[in-house]
Amino acid sequence: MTTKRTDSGPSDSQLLAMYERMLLIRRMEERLRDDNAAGKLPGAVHLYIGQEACGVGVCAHLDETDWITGTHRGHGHFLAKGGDPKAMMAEIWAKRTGICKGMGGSMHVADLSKGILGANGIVGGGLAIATGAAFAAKLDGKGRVAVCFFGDGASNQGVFMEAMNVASLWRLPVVFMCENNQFSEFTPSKEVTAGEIADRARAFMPAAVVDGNDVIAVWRAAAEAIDRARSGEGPFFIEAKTYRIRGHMEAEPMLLGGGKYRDDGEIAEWTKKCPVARLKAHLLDTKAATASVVDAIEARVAGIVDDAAAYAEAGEPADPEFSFDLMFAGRRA
Ligand SMILES: Cc1ncc(C[n+]2csc(CCOP(=O)(O)OP(=O)(O)O)c2C)c(N)n1
Repeated sequence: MTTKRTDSGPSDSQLLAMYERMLLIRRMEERLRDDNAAGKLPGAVHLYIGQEACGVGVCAHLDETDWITGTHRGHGHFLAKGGDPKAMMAEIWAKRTGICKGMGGSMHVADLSKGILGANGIVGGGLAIATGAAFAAKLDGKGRVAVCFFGDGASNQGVFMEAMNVASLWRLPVVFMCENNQFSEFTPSKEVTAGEIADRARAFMPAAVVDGNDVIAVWRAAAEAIDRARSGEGPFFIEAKTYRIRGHMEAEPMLLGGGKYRDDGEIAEWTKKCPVARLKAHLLDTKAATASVVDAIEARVAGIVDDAAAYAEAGEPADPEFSFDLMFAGRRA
């Protein structure tokens, strides 16, 4: 789904491809939400619902040979970069058929063959990994770029400054993509984050602040950022203002025991700004797509999700003993 930079914005076919990818992320996560509620999933899941435009608007500019790092909320990044829905679903179900043989789970979906360096349970962990990947990309001189997705909470980690300093000093081809969804776990960002996050980055590199629920705005900012990085001009920073619609994790109501840290009205307001519905309305309003084209995408995505869920459910459970083989080379040789 790689796109090339154009001043005129994404073409109709690029918009349709992005719509399909965003819808896939949404429907996959709705299935995970339901499977989690039914007690079918073995571990925690942090859903990306409401943030789909961020991952898709950026990854639309990347090839398989480019690198990304995701977060603990990483299903959307994995799928946006072209990760296999079946293998991702099986991983979250902790099956041998999973992309990491069921050893990683939701917070560690990765596929090096697609340039997906992984989701990450360490908040801010991807910052140094993506910067290192960008250093490698600079050394091999093939025009690859690395994109680091991270949250507003991660911008308060020390590694945030370290990564931006090195990236700027060495003019590394890395794009820092901050998805400011306004919360770190159960704490509103404004209670723990001083000033504007993009202003921190401006000490090191150019930065843009965009509406993270508008995939076209994200796509445009990412076009400039990635073009710049690819052509050797160094790093770029994007802060996408968005909102996490679901809880921090699906077990949130149980953890909070009825406690609340945000208003239902606020969630309802942001639900109205749904990035997927917004792109669908744009496609229909501008006649970039007819209702039947949009319906066909919906049906195709539903089929992919059903297949992924069936594949995950049918797989053999992962063998915990196998983790020792992965840790100690030759243990079973
Ligand atoms: C180094 C580290 N510190 C703390 C945690 C616990 N933790 C998990 S998610 C999270 C909040 C992260 O917020 P943000 O980076 O904004 O991402 P979001 O959950 O909003 O997507 C925290 C503190 C962790 N996983 N890793």
